[in-house]
Amino acid sequence: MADPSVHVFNGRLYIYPSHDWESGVQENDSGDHFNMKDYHVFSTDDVENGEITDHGVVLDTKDIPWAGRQLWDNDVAHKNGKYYMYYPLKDQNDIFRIGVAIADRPEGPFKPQPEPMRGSYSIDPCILEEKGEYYMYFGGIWGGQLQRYKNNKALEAGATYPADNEPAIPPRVVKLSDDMLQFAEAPKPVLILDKDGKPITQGDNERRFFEASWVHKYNDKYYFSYSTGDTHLLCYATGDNPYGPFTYQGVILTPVIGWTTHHSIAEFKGKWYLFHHDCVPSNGVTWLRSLKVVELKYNQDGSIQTIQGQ
Ligand code: FUB
Repeated sequence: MADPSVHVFNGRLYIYPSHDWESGVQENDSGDHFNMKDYHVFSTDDVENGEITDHGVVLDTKDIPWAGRQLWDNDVAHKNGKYYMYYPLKDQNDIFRIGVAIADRPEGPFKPQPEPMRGSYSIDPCILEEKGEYYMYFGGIWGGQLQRYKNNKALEAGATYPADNEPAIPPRVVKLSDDMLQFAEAPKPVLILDKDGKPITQGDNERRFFEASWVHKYNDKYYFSYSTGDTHLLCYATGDNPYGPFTYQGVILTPVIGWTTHHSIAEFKGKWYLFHHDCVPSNGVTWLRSLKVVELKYNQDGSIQTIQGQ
């Protein structure tokens, strides 16, 4: 299991991961080897010593009418007694879109909508609930296809990367509609700035956004955390508004064994935790990842103490 999104629903902690398996697809820079086809849900009432319940398969590509291949990182939100799972999946033209599936309970099963969300693209949706509104953050470069879009339109020229000294390709944020099934507005770029207020540049591989958005709130600040991809760091930036801008602060997790690094941050029973994955149990096989959890600690000034991945 990989890419854990974690939420506390009804006093219990639920983990929504991707489900890796040995599908035999050759490894490449587009991530074709992450060829997942279903999701399980896990839950526990004691992160450190408790049993983990596996709720079984809760969504399968065979039940999604528009499915092509590659069910990547999902996230789940709760509204008015229903649970909404947001998942990226390639359609039958090999384009990543974001779908929604609905359940009556946090552990599923989730029933997919017949079409992907209108205007959706790229990967790794994560949801922030804030003052009765729901915001989706999404995007990922390379295999996540974000470099193929500008102003929410597919680029006719295909993939376009900025020059190394230009602002990096930004993740996106969008408010969800009241029924949770569509975007309520056009997605906006999420600006990640350095401490001088200048955008992080495309050539700044140790700080620029790659994939794996997560947003949590601590002491009235919004923490936008993400993976730097080819430099294998989880880092974070903070802001005063769900739309950003966010100012880069530092590294949460140094590289783990494996290529990808992906996470979520949640508070449960008075402690904060970082959930992530590595490839230790598979001896470094990059497409067979396993979940990990570690306590996350803040300094007095709200900065996060860096955790060593190895
Ligand atoms: O699990 C497939 C992809 O790998 C995720 O969507 C990315 O964030 C990376 O972890």
